[in-house]
Order: sequence, then C-alpha cells, then structure tokens
Amino acid sequence: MTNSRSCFILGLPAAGKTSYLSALAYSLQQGKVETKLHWNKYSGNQQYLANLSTTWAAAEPVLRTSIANQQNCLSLCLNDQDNNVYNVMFPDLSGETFQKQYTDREIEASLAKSITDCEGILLFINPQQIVEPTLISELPLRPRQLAAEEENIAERNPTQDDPTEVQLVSLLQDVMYLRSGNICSLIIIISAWDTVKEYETIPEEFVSKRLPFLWQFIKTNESIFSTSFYGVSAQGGSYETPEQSELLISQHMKKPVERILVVNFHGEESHDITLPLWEAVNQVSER
Ligand SMILES: Nc1nc2c(ncn2[C@@H]2O[C@H](COP(=O)(O)OP(=O)(O)OP(=O)(O)O)[C@@H](O)[C@H]2O)c(=O)[nH]1
Ligand SMILES: [Mg+2]
Repeated sequence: MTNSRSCFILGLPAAGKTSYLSALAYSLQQGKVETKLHWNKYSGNQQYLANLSTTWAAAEPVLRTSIANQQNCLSLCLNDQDNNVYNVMFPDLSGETFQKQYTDREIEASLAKSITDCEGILLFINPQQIVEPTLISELPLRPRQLAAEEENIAERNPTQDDPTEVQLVSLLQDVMYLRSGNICSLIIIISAWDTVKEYETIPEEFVSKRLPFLWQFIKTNESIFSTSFYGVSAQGGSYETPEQSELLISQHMKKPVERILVVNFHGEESHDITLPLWEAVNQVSER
C-alpha cells in the first residue's frame, strides 16, 4: 500500500536544512549501510537531489538557498523494511523566507497550505548560529541620557538581534494557528552535531539547556506537537577548508556514508540519516 506523506522543513538561515537533504540524497542511493527508508522508485524531478548527492560525496559545502531558487515541493518515493511505500513530499526553502515571516507577520498562501496539510515538521537548529537572550543584569550600566541617545541611533534588527528561541517559538505559534491546533509530529534536529557532541550527549538536553524557552513551549504544547529530538551531523565534520574535506573523505573511503552521525532521543548513535524522516512519516501512521 502506498501512503502519501507530506513533511514541512523549517529553519532559520544556515540551520542545516539543505545539508541534511544532501546527506539524505546520498544515503538513499548507497547500499553499504542499512537505513530505515530506501529509495523505492524515482518520482518527480530528481535533478535537485541528485546534484546535492554529488556535492555531499565530494564533501563540498552546499550553496545557501536563496529565495529565488528555493524548492517548494521535492518528492521521494520511499519504502521501509516492512514494505510500506511512502510518497514523501517536502520543500527546501530559504531561511530568509522564515525570517521574513517572523518580521513581517505574513506568509504566502501556498506555504500556509503546505503547513496546514503536512503530517510532520522537521525543524532544524544549527548550534553554531544560536543567538542567546541577554539578561538585563548582563547589560553594561550606562547613564540614562546616554542610553536613550544610543537607542535612537542603533536600530534593532529583529532577525539578527532577537534570540533564536524567540524567533522559533513565534514560527511554531504560526504553525499552531494555521493548523487550528491539529496534532503534528515535530522532529527537532540539532544539525552540525559534530560541533557539540563532546559536551552534550542527549539532543533534548541540548535544547533544554541552550534553548530553554523553546523547550518549555514544546513541553507546554505536547498535545499539539508530538516531539522527538535528534542530533545530526550531515557532513561528519567541518568543510571549512579543503584539507578538512579531504581528511573526511580519506577517513571514510570504504563507506563514505559513515561520515554521517545521527543521535536519537536516547543518545544512541548510528549513521542512518533517514531515521528522523522515518519517524515523521511513521508517527503519523501509528495514530
Ligand atoms: N560542522 C558541520 N557543519 C555543518 C553540518 N551541516 C551543516 N553545516 C554547516 O551549516 C551551514 C549551513 O548549512 P545549510 O545546509 O546551507 O543551511 P540551510 O538551513 O539550508 O540554510 P539556508 O539555505 O540559508 O536557509 C553551512 O556552513 C554548513 O557547512 C555538519 O554536519 N557539521
Ligand atoms: Mg538551504
């Protein structure tokens, strides 16, 4: 039986959305490491994902997704080990689209429909991009007159200055509003997990410590967001210099897919990047 599933991918700029899709596209084509989901057959336009897969294999950073070339609807026909077939549809949008939604309080009708109709949301957070809130007690003491003058000069830029968790909670509130409270599976993916794994082991713990407001919001709305947390290193390390990329490739010559690291809710590690997607489509079928 074929199930149609639609997932929505949400995340601010540089959250790791496209990097995840590039590792996913590569993983689905290789046969060396077992994955929960397999490519069943080609469907739709595969060129975008095929290009991402090539980029991943070469350990090259993906290009940032501009609003002009964002993908509103990619599709994959996948099957799991029990031979359930899933037609999974998802977008690869630019983080700027979500920033605009946050600042302008507006959303395109087609995007709103994708959010309303989807069964699962993958929300990406890059630990290296988190803007943390500043406590009033941490601000430097300034004479009142000077502070007022400075505030007139320095214009606040909400997308740069507002804490990441505030922006994400606002976007999730929009999701709740659009879906009129309909339950939705929410998969929170901490990307670039290779940059945090030395001192954090459990992805949910990372969220509760680094993004406590977001974590409280999710806990408060458990009846609406059925949430799972994953740590994912789609690249396996940094691609910042050609030497770093070459090292990653040479360390995993036989099984390149083992560069990928996925840490589940319990802190268990694997190389299966299809797990978060499988959970998003499977949680729905269990309901
Ligand atoms: N170290 C490390 N960096 C990563 C990993 N995955 C992504 N990054 C880095 O995170 C940055 C952003 O990644 P993208 O995948 O382009 O993020 P995005 O969410 O698609 O961003 P937009 O297209 O701007 O919305 C890039 O500099 C990546 O190299 C990883 O597994 N490890
Ligand atoms: Mg992108």
